[in-house]
Amino acid sequence: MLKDYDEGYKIIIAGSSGVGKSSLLHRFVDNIYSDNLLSTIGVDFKFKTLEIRGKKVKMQIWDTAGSEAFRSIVSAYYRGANAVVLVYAIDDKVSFQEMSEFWIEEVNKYREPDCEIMLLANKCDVPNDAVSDGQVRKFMEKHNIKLFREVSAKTGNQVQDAFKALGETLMAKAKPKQDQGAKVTLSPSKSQLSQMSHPDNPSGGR
Ligand SMILES: Nc1nc2c(ncn2[C@@H]2O[C@H](COP(=O)(O)OP(=O)(O)O)[C@@H](O)[C@H]2O)c(=O)[nH]1
Ligand SMILES: [Mg+2]
Repeated sequence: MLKDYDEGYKIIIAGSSGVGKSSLLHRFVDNIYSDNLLSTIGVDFKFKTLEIRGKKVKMQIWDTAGSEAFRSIVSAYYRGANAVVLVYAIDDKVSFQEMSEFWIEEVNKYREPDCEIMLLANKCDVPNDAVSDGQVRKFMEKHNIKLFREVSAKTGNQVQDAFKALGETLMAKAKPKQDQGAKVTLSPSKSQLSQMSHPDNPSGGR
């Protein structure tokens, strides 16, 4: 069967229970929101295809349960993921604390070396802002996280934009790999290399 997309990415959503991970997934994929979503048991995933720079980008997004009971299963799902979306709720200090102390450690332990991380502050429709900009900035700098959005699954604010930005980042990342591939085929052969100058032998063996 022909592939119905140009790029495919596996994305994991992680964060404490109740921050709105499932709501974000539903908002992004189906553009719906409900105040009473059934809480996620174990792991669930959905597909969404976005058009980015003329390419069909298919995202397979895994929604994990944040509750303690499922934490040990979740670790296996980081394998092979291109990106992890870390979520906390802006009105919930504890969710930020757990994200910056527990979830990031878990992600760093299990993720692939080139796995991208995006940080989302959900529930930005709620006026109560319990986490300061400084705290967020410090956390991002510490873990070299470049992608951050304040979003609301409830209103839909910035949700599409956030995932599109992530898709763009992942696409941009894939590029240098192709360039590297090209370099390999163009690189000098072993015998050519042996003829090149070396610090110990500046004349290049001639
Ligand atoms: N005000 C507000 N509530 C939200 C938002 N997203 C989720 N919620 C509510 O937060 C609760 C937990 O959401 P859920 O998606 O189940 O969180 P999960 O446990 O991280 O999957 C539910 O009552 C949601 O209706 C949001 O953007 N704004
Ligand atoms: Mg859930």
